[in-house]
Amino acid sequence: MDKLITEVKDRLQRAKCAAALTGAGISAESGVPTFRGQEGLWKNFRPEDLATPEAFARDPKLVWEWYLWRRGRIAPCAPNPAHHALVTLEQRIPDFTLITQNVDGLHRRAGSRNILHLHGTIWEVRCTGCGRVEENRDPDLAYPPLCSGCKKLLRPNVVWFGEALDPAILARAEEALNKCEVLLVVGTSAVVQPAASMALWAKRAGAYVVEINLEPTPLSRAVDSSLQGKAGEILPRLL
Ligand code: BJW
Ligand code: ZN
Repeated sequence: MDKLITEVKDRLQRAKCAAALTGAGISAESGVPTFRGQEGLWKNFRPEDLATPEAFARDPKLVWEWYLWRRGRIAPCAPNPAHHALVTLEQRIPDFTLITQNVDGLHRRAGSRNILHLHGTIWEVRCTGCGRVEENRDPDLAYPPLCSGCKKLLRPNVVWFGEALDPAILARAEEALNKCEVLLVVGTSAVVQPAASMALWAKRAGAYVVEINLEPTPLSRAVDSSLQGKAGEILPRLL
C-alpha cells in the first residue's frame, strides 16, 4: 500500500491536469448516509419508490418527506479530510475538475470551486411547470412547495433513475475525463450509469486511474491503482 501511495503521489505531483470522480462514500465519514451497503439508504427504502419520476408522480408528498428527512441528516454534517484534500489538489494542479455524483453540497462547503454536479443538488428546487431553479435550504419546507412564478409543484433539483443528466454538465465531464493525466475515483460503488463508466472513458483516453474505496468494486480490476481504505485517511496521504 505504501508503495502504491508513493506512486500515486508522484503522479499527482507531476500532473498538469487531473480530475476526481466522487460518490457517496467520500461523505460517509462526515456522517452522510451512502445509498448501498450495510448502512445504506436503500436498506430501508426502495429506489423505485423514491428516486424516480414515476415515484414523484405517484406520491410527491412521500418523495418530498424523504428529501426533507435527508436534508435534515446532511445539514449538520461538515466536510471531512477527504473533501479538504481535493480542495488542496485543486489549488496545486493547474487544471483540476471535480466531478461528483453527490447532492450534499459538501465539496462546495469545503472550498472546491470547479465542480460538476452530475446528479444535481439537494439544496435546490426546480419547478415542474416552468423549470425555474432556485436555492432552497429549508428542512421544514411546507407541503406542497409551489413555484412563486407559475404556482406549479416544485421538486428537488436532482437526477432520478431514468432521467437524463444535464447534457452541458455531461459534456464538461467528458472533456475533463478525456484530457486528465490522473483520475481519482473516490467512494463510489460504480454501478450507476453513466458515472460508472467514466473511469473507463478516462482510462481509454490515457489517464492513470486510481480508485479509493473501502471495498472492491466492478472497477477495481480495470484501474491502475486500487487503494482500499477510508477516503478521509487515504486522500490526505496523497498530498
Ligand atoms: C467509502 C467509504 C469511505 C463508504 N471511504 N469509500 C446502462 C446500463 C444499465 C443501466 C443504465 C444504463 N444507463 C442508464 C441506466 C439506468 C440507470 C442506472 O445506472 N441503473 C443501474 C443502477 C442499473 N441510470 C440512470 O437512470 C441515469 N440516467 C441516465 O443514464 O439517463 C439516460 C437517458 C438519456 C436520455 C433520456 C433519458 C434518459 C440517472 C442516474 C441517477 C442516479 N440518481 C441517484 C439519486 C440522486 C438524487 C439523490 O441523491 O436522491 O444518484 S441514485 C444514487 O446512486 C445517487 C448516487 O449519486 C448514485 C451513485 O451512488 P454512489 O455514489 O456510488 O453511492 P453508493 O452508496 O452506491 O456507494 C458508496 C461507495 O462508497 C461504496 O462502494 C462503499 O464501499 C464506499 N465507501 N464509505 C471510501 N469512508
Ligand atoms: Zn414555475
